[in-house]
Amino acid sequence: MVMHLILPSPGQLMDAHMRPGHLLLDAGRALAQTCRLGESAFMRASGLASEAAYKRATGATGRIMQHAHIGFRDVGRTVEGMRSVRDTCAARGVTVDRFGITLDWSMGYPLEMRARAGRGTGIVMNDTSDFARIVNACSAATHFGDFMLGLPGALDNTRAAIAAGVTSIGNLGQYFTFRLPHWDDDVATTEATVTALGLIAAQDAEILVHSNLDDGFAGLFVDMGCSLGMAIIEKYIIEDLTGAPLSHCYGHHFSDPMSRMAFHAALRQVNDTPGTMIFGNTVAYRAADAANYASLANYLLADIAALRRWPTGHAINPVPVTENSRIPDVDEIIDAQCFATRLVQHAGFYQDLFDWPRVEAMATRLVDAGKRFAQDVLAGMAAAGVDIRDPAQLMLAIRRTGPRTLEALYGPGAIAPDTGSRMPVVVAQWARELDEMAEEWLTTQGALIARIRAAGDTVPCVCVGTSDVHEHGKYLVERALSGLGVRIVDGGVSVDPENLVARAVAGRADIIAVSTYNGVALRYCREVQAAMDACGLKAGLLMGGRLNEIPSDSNSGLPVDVTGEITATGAVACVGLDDMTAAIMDVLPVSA
Ligand code: B12
Repeated sequence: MVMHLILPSPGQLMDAHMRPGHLLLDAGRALAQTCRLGESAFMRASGLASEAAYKRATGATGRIMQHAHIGFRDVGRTVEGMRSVRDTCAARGVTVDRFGITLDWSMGYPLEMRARAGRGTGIVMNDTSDFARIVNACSAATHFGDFMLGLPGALDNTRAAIAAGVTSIGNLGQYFTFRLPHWDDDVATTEATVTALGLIAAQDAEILVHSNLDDGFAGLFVDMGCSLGMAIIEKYIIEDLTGAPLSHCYGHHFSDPMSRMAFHAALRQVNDTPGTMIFGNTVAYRAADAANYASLANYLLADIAALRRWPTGHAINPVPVTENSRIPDVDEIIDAQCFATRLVQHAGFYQDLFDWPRVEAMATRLVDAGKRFAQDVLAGMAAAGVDIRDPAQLMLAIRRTGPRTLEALYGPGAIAPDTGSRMPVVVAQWARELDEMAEEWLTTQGALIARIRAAGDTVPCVCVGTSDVHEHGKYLVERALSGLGVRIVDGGVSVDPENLVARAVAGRADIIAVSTYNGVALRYCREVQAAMDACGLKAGLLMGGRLNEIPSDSNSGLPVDVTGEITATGAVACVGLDDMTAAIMDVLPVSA
């Protein structure tokens, strides 16, 4: 019943200790006097001052640009990988226009805290010269998206990237959703981000502020109208209030070709700054490599056709088919790039077969819904006393409100009389698919459901939390548990182990269920067990998601499976929902 959600009080939305946005922007502009945009290999090769200029020029020729994501833990290995991808592809007639560098989440902390931070699966840069090594690895444009803007280390990272000559910096979407372990100072995060935006806006060349919508609230709204509305809100904050150009990316959660193309058409109507890339529909990657090639073709064909009809400067992003099991290696990146170029050659013949008026009709619905959502959010914030001309204050208030409350209060859909929930104007695919998955699983759980019903007042209680930003596993597990009829305690998202355990204790949970994806599964499992021991909590522990970790003595920087080690600790390593069944049976009273 989402309608029970209310806007946080003005005291919760705002923070008297935060410096006003105009002072933060001034501080960023002042830094720009000494921190000027460096020259990259891309600039030397293209003769252009920025990637935005390159995107406009290349887009005008009709060529579809290609993006590759890369980022091994080691800088040297990443540099070699970039060269190898660019050169091997070029020899095969494939142009990789840009590389997105996957920084490690520890890079999100301010410089002085990084050495002590836990590490995930991405690249760790030790000093500013590391940025320069990456930027000069080859003549493709380099894009630094994740763990730059939107996190407490925003200013340190943005300075280093600008000095190295990077002209596409993100990821604003992360500002709204990401939480680094043991970091709760959202005021410092906002101040660092807005100051970095001032630094970007004050450069002579156009530096794109990148936002991956799916990383932010847009990936969590059930209504795609709200996702488009979030793009409009971000555009207002970045372009109108800070003066920097905002470039959008979307794609992870857009599974069906119709809504993918319609979102593209709609986005183009609300943002004319060149887009960074259209991200792969990676949530569709579930199976073996061969099957994932079908998913790759499915989303790329839609993206290529949409870009041909509405050139926006976005590059396509052929995600390697191994991506759902681990971080892809160089050969796998090359294969995906070659696949994409070949598909571009085939795709031209499909162009006339699409029903464009239907796509345009959905785009119109999205734009109408998005504009209403954006207007209502801004009006709601203003009515709550938020200064919507102050980028810092507005960003913080939106972040603190959260996607569920924003959608419930300001969503463009009508309210269903029977449930009190909003009916989405265009329902998000990820939610529909996970609902169906949970329903299907429940049809196999008759015996367990019968025993839970027989338990009466002593139904088991499960506390569900995530170690990181990935929330869909939690959503699915909760849908499944609620269908079973067990009691659920919200353990939180990106929650520190001791806080998860504290919530489990407060909710008197019999089981803690963790969904983890960031390559820290074993470490997180042990930390939860230590926190349970510390407070004497005797409860089952289920670990699901991506159960891997990079060994400290790894040469490859690739994560390895830690299922066996997790099982050895006494926790249940879960491949799927079936693995919950026995654990829930175990905590049911014998008579049930
Ligand atoms: C969607 C997604 C995102 C979204 C998350 C949106 C959101 N708010 O939830 C966004 C775009 C934000 C994102 C961000 C990142 N992601 Co991501 N993401 C994915 C993706 C595509 C799908 C994961 C997912 O939600 N699946 C849906 C679930 C329901 O399905 P499932 O995973 O198959 O789960 C099954 C079981 O595991 C089980 N399950 C899951 N949890 C649990 C728990 C219990 C208790 C039980 C019983 C069962 C269970 O349920 C399912 C049914 O069987 C995967 C790749 C992939 N295709 O899997 C990468 C992936 C998980 N991401 C990855 C990474 C690295 C990141 C980033 C760090 C990287 C980056 N720079 O982009 C950031 C995260 C930053 C951070 N601080 O955490 C890596 C993890 C690498 C690794 N560990 O080897 C993956 C594998 C992609 C890759 N190969 O690089 N991501």
